[in-house]
Amino acid sequence: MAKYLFPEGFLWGAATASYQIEGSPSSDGKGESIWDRFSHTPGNIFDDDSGDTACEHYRIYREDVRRMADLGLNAYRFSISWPRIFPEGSGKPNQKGLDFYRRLIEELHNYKIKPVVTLYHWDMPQALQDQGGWGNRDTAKYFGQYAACVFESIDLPVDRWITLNEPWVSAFLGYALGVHAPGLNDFNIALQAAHNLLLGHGLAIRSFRDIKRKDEPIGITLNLNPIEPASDSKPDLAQAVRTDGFMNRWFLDPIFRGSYPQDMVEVFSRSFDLPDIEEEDTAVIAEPIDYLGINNYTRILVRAGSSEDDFMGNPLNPPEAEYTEMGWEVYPRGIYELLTRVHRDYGPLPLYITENGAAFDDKPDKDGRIDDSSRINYLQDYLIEAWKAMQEGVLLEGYFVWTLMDNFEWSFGYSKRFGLIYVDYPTQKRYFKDSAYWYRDVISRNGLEVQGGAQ
Ligand code: IFM
Repeated sequence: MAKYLFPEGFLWGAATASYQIEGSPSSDGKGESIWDRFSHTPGNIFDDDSGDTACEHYRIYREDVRRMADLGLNAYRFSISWPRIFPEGSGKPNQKGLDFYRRLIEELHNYKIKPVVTLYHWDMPQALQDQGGWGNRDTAKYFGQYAACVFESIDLPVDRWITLNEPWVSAFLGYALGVHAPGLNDFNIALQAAHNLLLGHGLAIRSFRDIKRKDEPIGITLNLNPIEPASDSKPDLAQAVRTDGFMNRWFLDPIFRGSYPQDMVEVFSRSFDLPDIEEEDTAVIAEPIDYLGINNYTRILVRAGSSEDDFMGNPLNPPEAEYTEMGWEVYPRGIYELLTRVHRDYGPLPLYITENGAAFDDKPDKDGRIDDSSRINYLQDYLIEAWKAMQEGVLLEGYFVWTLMDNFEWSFGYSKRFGLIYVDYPTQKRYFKDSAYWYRDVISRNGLEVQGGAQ
């Protein structure tokens, strides 16, 4: 029996996001978000679904918190819906929106579950999008004001704060590829959006430091992937460096080094407008943070693209590999590579895996049991690799499964199930999958016990 024990105080959590679970899109004065608008536009979402109902968490959050307690979670990562707090994006905050999150945090405290709060998980007030959204520099300022309002108004202990979730996704899937809200297809605007997102992050950190919350750590969550060349050929190796520059370093470098990576500045400048950057911006973006949150699901294996300015390359799916329902390769070693790389190149600093998980085609059997052994294997193998990274000095302090319960998976609607808990959408009943029981055991042992091998 191999044992992989984690340190005392390790955070064992699950993560969610407001638009994906809450429903109640206009309750208590909530304003329209870009995801309300995007998903109500026919053709954007699988089956033309939307987050209007989702998991009805806004209404039945107490039941969900009780389930978290049944799972034994000691931490829960959720996001605040910006348009619940500022229905029009700025101006006077909506007290009822703030009250909801206060009640949720109180409920978590009742069960000794540590709240980990993300300020932005993609649901921007539509009113700000009407002025250009993240393409408009003012949005960064409004985000800073929203953050300050939350820091001041939610006067309850919060264990970790996260400014943004996956700004790469917000900028490039939202403004360049058009598959996420707001659905634009303009790489120039996407580059500006990426910069303004980072600026908003830095402004939020500044207001956090100015306000009070001195002993509550704050960081940002990036979606990072290990990028590997398909071969040792020079073009493939160079491609992997560029793809890494686009997907990882374009965010890591300004946050930790105070500048955009020069090789990518050159690549982008040959085909696009570089973002407008004002004098103080790089210092704001590089405001020191207390930890980094990492979302990782897979790796990216690339073959060289058509030119030396191709920053995507041609991603490959090795035929012998296993894939999840999202078509993402299961590649546990990737999380070891990623954690040790971030530690080496940008650390040492505390790290959290703020998302990791897998979508599979889960179905209850005739007795209602949901056998999701593929998910258990996935989570177990990723956790073992994370543990190995810790043996090499990586300061990993917590792990959050994506996700607590099946929910609205953006443009895929309800067709992908990532949850530990199965949601029967027509009845809104929840059922623990086998992975939920498995995770409960992991948490209660503070680690894994795996047949075979020895540790
Ligand atoms: O559902 C998303 C989440 O909102 C952000 N990270 C990736 C998850 C799975 O696609």
